[in-house]
Amino acid sequence: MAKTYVAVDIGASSGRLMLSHLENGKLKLEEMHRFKNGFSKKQGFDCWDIDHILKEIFIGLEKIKSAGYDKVNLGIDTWAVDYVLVGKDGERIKDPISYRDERTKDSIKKLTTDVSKEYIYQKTGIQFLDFNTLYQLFEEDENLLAKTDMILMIPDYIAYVLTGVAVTEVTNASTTQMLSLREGLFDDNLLEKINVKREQFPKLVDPGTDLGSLDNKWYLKYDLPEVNVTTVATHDTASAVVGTPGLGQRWAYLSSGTWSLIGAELNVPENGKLAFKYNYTNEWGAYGTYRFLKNIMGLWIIQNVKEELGNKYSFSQLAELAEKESPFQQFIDVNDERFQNPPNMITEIQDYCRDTSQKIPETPGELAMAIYSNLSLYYANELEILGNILGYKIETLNIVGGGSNVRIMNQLTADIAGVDIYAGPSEATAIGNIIVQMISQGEILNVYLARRIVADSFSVNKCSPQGISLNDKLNEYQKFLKKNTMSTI
Ligand code: LFR
Repeated sequence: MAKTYVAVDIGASSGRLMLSHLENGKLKLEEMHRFKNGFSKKQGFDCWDIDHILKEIFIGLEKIKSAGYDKVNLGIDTWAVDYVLVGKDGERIKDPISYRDERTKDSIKKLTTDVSKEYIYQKTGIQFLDFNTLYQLFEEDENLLAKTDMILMIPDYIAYVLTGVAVTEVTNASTTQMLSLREGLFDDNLLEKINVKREQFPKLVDPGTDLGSLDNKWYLKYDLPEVNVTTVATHDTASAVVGTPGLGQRWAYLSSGTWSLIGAELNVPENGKLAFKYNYTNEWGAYGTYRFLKNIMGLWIIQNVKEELGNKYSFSQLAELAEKESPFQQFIDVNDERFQNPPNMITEIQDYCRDTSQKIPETPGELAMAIYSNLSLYYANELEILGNILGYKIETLNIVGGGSNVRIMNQLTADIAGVDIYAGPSEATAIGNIIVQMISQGEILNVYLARRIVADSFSVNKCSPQGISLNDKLNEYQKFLKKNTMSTI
């Protein structure tokens, strides 16, 4: 009987438990439980409800047990940069604050009066995002930090609660902007600037490290299967890259979820002048790779619009409505900071168009098309920059994640960027999570074979440029960005 694996894959807007096994050389994946995630105001801060997340994981595991699975291996991935402070007795001493909270709005500026941006980038190779753990900890209450025994990244914290074993998994730890690229360890100089000690982070481990079984106490509370926990690439984007089929020549990936992460997989980090100028990051990937990429605001914008429309339309209905509209009715810098956490996304988009004297999108279809066409333009622009930094033209784009289902966005991106696109699988993050578990258990030999299995097991749709090149549109958009880019994420 094939072994059974569970991916606990939690994004900013939802979490899921996916069950998987190998059958005749193909990967089977089944969703066993899905739940809503999000942050809400608590004592003035946007906080994650970590107890809700934990409870939903146990509910999912109970469902797995009642479906007849008595023994599973499990891996956890979540978004990056956020953390939990744990006291001496192992208790959480503060609710984790979301990276979208505004407490770090000016923190890059503040911290870099003391240590230069060049130093930070040289050391870490990580992009400047005001929500990186470095700036969040910089804003942390000093008294609380002094009482902190362990700083645990979100997936490490969940694993700690489940097993009692505390580690710091490296793919996620790299997003802190505190790991030294060269030494592979936390940089003491940076830690000193934020009053954190290296010992406050449990030992660094790679994806594929065995953490052992669930703590017995959970069996007293829930009806659970036998569970062994393995660290995967615990940063969701790192898992998504593992789960990318990697089809075509000179390929880049776009992990398209709440965020759009566009980039290439490298074996050697690239933190030279151009990479610094364009704020590209070298987040660590599984198996010694680097995720050389850029964060783009992504589906977050449409997710908010959908909610604000009272969830009257599904994502696929919004995409259908968008297809009835003409693209490029207005240019929008989707990475403008104003879209990071506005009180109302629809008003923000409309105000942006008003401020830049452009046509204001009004209907759901117009709004959706404004978002999709500008995301496509932004992707194409970044592909050009990525190619310039790496010194070759990107020929293929592998799009994975929920956004890979948006046909209109795939086609526009192919036409503007002049690249072939392979779209799918949409569950690449859960798949990448499972793959690392399977490799660690010796069920799949390596990531190259795993990617072949992914391409054979899931539907991947090819989409090529359709005759009319939209390169002129890209030139116009680039001019627009030059003139209108204010403060970007
Ligand atoms: C995607 C993601 C991105 C990270 C952002 C914040 O879910 O993990 O990679 O930059 O969320 O953590």
